[in-house]
Amino acid sequence: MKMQPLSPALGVEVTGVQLAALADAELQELKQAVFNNGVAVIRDQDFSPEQHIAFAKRWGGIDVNLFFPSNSQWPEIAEVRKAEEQKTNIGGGWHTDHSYDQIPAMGSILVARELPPVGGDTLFSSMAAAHDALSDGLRQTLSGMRAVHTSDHIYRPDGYYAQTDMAADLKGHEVSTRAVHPVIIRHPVTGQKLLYVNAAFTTHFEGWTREESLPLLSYLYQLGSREEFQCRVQWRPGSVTIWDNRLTWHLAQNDYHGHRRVMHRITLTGEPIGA
Ligand SMILES: O=C(O)CCC(=O)C(=O)O
Ligand SMILES: [Fe+2]
Repeated sequence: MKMQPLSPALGVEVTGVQLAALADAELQELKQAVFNNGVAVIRDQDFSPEQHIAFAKRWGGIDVNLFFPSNSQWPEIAEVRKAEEQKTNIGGGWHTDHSYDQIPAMGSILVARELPPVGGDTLFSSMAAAHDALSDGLRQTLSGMRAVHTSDHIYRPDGYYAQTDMAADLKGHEVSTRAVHPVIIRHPVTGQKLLYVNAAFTTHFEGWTREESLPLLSYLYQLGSREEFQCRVQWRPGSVTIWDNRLTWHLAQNDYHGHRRVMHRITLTGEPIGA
């Protein structure tokens, strides 16, 4: 198994392995790489949906996404897809998956099934780098704060996606979510300190109004999306990307209108997070 950095900030590119036939020791090495680097893109995989599910189970449990369409054959697999005629994509703004859950998902295993001829990259950003860039003063202030996360303004009937051409594809409009998490968390495996708010799902600081929260949240969203904290995954047929939702944000680039893109996602169960 060979690993090359994707950028100075985070991410590794992995070659020379087949995930479907990974030895236990190699799996341990890959898990450590994801927990330490946030993202791993594994190239040239021959990886059926059945192998995808079996591999995901070796990481722990599977959290089924409540809003994306499930693949009709494999309910554990969420389809992240955009059709030729659609303009809206899934995950087009910086976010962390499932932060609105009490125990947010550890991460995801995303498999490229149909790719546009060019474009449709996924960007990732390091929340360890964002944390480390805070001044001592702001870090200390944020260390005592918690923030509210919800998906209601995204997926409910009056939410963001309902106004778009992705509306008919999504489900779970009746589902309401809410969780409160520390603004700075410790990575449950590595202990690394991480900024844990995100522009999609974090609405306000606990005990603050939305209006009061927005200026500081906007600053943190700007900080977290600095170019030098990022890496880019350029998909190729056979690419599989595994990421850690605690350590990273991600954003699916929506630059391929007129082409179809279909990805298979399995979301991995996490562990409790805390300050
Ligand atoms: O399609 C992508 O590249 C990523 C979409 C996304 O945000 C996700 O699958 O969680
Ligand atoms: Fe996502």
